Amino acid sequence: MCIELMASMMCANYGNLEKEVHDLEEGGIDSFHIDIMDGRYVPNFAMSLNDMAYIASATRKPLDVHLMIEHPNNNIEIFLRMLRKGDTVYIHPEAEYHPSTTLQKIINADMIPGIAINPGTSLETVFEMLRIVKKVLVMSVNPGNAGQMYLPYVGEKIDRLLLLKEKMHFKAYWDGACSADKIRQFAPKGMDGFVLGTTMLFGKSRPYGEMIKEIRKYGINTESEKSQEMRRHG
Ligand code: S6P
Ligand code: MG
Repeated sequence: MCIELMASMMCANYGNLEKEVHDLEEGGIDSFHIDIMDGRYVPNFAMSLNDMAYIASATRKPLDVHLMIEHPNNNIEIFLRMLRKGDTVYIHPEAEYHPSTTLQKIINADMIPGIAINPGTSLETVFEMLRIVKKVLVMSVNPGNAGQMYLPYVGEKIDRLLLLKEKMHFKAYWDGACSADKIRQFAPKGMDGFVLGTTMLFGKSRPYGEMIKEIRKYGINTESEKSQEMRRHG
């Protein structure tokens, strides 16, 4: 089991975005998490189309685009035009009248379709979409801001979601207040990846490569996994 690590780019230093992207890539990050907020679906504005397009041009690593916008179907083509094949686009099903139509547009553009599940959203309400998507982003904080506290009531839902993964063929990713103990607790249960923000990665005075190497080890349990990981990332 090797966990995927995504950098939450709304937490990056915009004083030198080029260096941030370069250092994260050199440091071994797996993908760049792009939080797009419209000030309506969530009470905040986050990254812009220009930020997203710049990061897409500055790295060959995949982008992981988390749309926190109302009715993404109205504007999804703008995003799909700027992204590359193999990038992931998550929508929030509650923000859309017909989320499966929007997901189909993402699939037709050869991108990876995902849904994001809010802390207060039950699995039952998104169950049929689990058959369509390849990725599920589980929010462990309310969407809208970095630097929030983990909401403990999501733990039980995440356990139930992870039990559905194999049968319904999706991967599961953690978004919000990701810490070492959460990786240690949920990676062995099958969580495939984690979005890293202010809790573990940004605003620290250590090189990204050093932190990323250390964080990966939290997701490793057995000796054979440890040696596999050493071969891949040193
Ligand atoms: C929240 C957003 C997230 C955060 C990330 C921040 O609406 O979707 O991607 O940016 O979770 O991480 P942290 O460690 O500051 O909570
Ligand atoms: Mg996010």
